[in-house]
Amino acid sequence: MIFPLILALILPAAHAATLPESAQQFVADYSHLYQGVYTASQEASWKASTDVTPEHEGERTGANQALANLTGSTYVIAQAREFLKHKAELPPQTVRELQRIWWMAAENPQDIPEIASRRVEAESKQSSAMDTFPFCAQRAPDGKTCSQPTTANEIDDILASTATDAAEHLKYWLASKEIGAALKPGLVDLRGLRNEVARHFDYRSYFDLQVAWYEMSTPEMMAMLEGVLKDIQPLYEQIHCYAKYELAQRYHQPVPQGPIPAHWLGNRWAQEWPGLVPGVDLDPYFKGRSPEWIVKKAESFYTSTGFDPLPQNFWKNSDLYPAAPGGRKKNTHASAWHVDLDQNVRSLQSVEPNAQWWGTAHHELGHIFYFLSYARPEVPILLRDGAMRAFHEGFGDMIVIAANQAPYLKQTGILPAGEKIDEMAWLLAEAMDSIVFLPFAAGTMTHWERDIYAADLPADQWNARWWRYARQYQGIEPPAPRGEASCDACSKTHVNDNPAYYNTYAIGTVFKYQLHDHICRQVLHQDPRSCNYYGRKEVGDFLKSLLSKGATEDWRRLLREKTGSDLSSKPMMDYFQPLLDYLKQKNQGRTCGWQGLPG
Ligand code: X8Z
Ligand code: ZN
Repeated sequence: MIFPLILALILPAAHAATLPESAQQFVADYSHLYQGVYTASQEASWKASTDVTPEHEGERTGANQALANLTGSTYVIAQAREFLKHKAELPPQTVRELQRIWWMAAENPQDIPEIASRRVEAESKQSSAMDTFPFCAQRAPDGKTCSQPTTANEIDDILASTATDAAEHLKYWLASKEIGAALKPGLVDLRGLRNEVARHFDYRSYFDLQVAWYEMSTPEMMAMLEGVLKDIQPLYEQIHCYAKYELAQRYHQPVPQGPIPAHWLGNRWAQEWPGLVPGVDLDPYFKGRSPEWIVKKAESFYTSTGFDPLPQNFWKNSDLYPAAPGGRKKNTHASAWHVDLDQNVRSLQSVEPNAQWWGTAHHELGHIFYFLSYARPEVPILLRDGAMRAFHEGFGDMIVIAANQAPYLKQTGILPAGEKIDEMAWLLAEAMDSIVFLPFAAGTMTHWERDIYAADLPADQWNARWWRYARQYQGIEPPAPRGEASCDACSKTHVNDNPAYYNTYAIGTVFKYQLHDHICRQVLHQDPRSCNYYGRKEVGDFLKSLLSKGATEDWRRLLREKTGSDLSSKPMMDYFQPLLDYLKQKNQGRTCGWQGLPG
């Protein structure tokens, strides 16, 4: 309770001031305190994620509690509420800052301190449980002892391989799901606590509170995502049909009439379907390269367009490679950290030399270069953020599109210069990533999270609902019925430690094709399907003009200003149009059977 006191001491001087002056003073004082306490919480969280121990978990809980005491203090709530009643009299930027103060207060309201504290503690505990879960590929006959421990990277490698042994895929798919059952009780508890804090602030649910960051309502968000799903539906159905024939052949099985068995696909959640396009496999080109090389190459993509090299502190503090077996435990999901909201940046990854980590390394550095672009004196601390969350996710992902196109891969020596490219096969492989991702992100994940938060879906229906959506949106089904003791959604990192956020990746996917289209056509005058940003300073200049604004402007306005259009899936659909024509041809005479049902 020390922070409200500090603020109260600072503020009386402002009483004589005008309303805008008082509001700005409040925001400035808050920001100053926030930056320090936020930094301490990031440092503690970093330690707890890179060396998972009970002590570090305790320190994270303590540091996050201190942050909660500030952001949700009754003083902050009262001041922000009061100032926000007078929006029209305040400068727009101050309103944006106050709005953020309000949303952050809603996460940790200290006028219900017991709930808020229980939540902080439960969040930290859930993260540690996730980060220390011992994946196991095989159990001894007692059903308990693990006779073949495995890792997240190993599971991903085996699922993504094109080996023809479906039983081996099934074994690793099942191994990947055990964590979900273990995490379910913690998530049930957290669902309640997250909803309680949000509802205390009159949001309908925790999901609605997260959607508020887009300045949208939940029905508006869902309608937007349904629109995207509808746009891709004809293409997705063709991709689905193509995939099930390929996979049936690979595993020597009959072609499924309806949904595809989930363990046939090359990803734990079938969020991407790698390895399905013969002749397009970048993995062999990364064999023999070091993980360090992957990250350095990713940095050089950005610097070639004029971004400054990453600061020394990034290289010194980041934790980029898998932890040695038997030693410390670390979080295995990639992330990027803006530790002090200024120049202190770092990334947590487990990079291995393969195509998946090639993409992820570019994605994470996208976050870092975005952080550094808006960490400048003109951008206030509270607006050092993406113009909206999906810009942050979409920016690095757009660089992944560019870093996976043949002209760059040849220029940089990853693909032999003389390599002949089957353009349609490459387009199909890209769709197996980006298009296939949308029914998962906008469909299964977002609808399931909406249901558990906004509709209070009873916990004994969670798994059934997950698979209902997986069937409906992705056209996949579990290898055998899954009961409610399992929680396959709970096996997904974000469901635990980044809740109600996943819609961001779906919007980011639409955004990345829109921005890529603009860069290729308007800045470089190249075909978006074969376009090379490398070394082009005009691309860096354009990107910096967007990124450096942080969240100081309305995202819709900024998008229109930079690309000439509102958020639209048209550039994405145009990009893949030749593929749709090709697949219709290819699938002619096949029984496609399953048809997606958006909404
Ligand atoms: O979580 C991530 C990034 C970190 S922001 C690695 N992604 C989503 C996922 O892995 O599920 C990137 C694409 C989707
Ligand atoms: Zn990301």
